Amino acid sequence: MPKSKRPLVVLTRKLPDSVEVRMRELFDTRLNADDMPMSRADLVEAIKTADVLVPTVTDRIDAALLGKAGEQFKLIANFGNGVDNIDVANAVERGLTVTNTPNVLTEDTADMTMALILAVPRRLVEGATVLTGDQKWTGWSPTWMLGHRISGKRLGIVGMGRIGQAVARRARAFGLQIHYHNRRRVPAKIEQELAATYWDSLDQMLARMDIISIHCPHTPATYHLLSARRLKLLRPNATIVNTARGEIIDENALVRLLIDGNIAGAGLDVFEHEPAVSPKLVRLARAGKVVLLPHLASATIEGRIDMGERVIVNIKSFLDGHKPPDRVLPSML
Ligand code: 8YV
Repeated sequence: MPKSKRPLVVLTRKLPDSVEVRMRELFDTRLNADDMPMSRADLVEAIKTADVLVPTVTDRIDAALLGKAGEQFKLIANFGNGVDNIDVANAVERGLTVTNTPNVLTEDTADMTMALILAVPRRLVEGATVLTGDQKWTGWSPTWMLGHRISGKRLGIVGMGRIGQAVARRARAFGLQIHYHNRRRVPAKIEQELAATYWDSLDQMLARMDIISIHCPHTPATYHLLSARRLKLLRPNATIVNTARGEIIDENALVRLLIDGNIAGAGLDVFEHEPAVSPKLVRLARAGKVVLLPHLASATIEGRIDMGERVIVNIKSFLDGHKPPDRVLPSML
């Protein structure tokens, strides 16, 4: 096929080199070499001309934008598992196909979740900062910088999908007791493997856990699932970890509880108004109450290459006239 006749694929951000090289071999690929997030005007221009758009969590693909798509535009191959950046229902109504990159970031995300589950009660960042900050370390003391034990504590997982289960497997090895709330109870075999206790009532689970970890997708139904009312149910010794999406927690309410000492701490990789991070959260982090990460849970080079390869498989199978393996339908959300 002459080069100009090949389908045009627009990448909204810079992807790992090997992924970009392969994409250029297969498609007429427009790269974003300087990796600056695309403006609204750039996105409009992209979907007016491209056959395929490869957006990420930083691109808002809403109904108004989709209304500007050209006739040739057919596929949104999201580079990411979560699709809350895309109005999937609207896209599907318009006859577009949407795909994502499930599975390949499960283990990395679960690792980082575990790191936060450990970092908050064991005061990992606070301790490390003692050696790199202005303060001078005066030596070991039996009562200084004491955290809290992980082993034997109750972990409440909100959303027991792939990532929730991968967290549960790790947490068991650290001696945590596994509890979970999910839209649907998971098969008995999985519950047995994970020694996991199912809570039909999220409220009741929240009120009894030492650590809460969020692993559900962000959808209209889970927006502020951890509302001000629900957050108040947490025990004062509880910590909360979020590597899913900021919007699932009412961040203002969480900040108030942390400032008032009504919960013990938080480990947050995602924020309600990303990339903005509440200055109050930053102050709490400086005071050692919370650990904040800039959306790093899946950030490994191996993971990003795997994600890129999933994107390529989805585009290629779609363009070859097959159903792409990672199609996202509104009914799945
Ligand atoms: C990705 C994520 O880095 O895949 C997801 O849902 O949250 C992240 O780990 C990001 O979404 C890429 O678009």
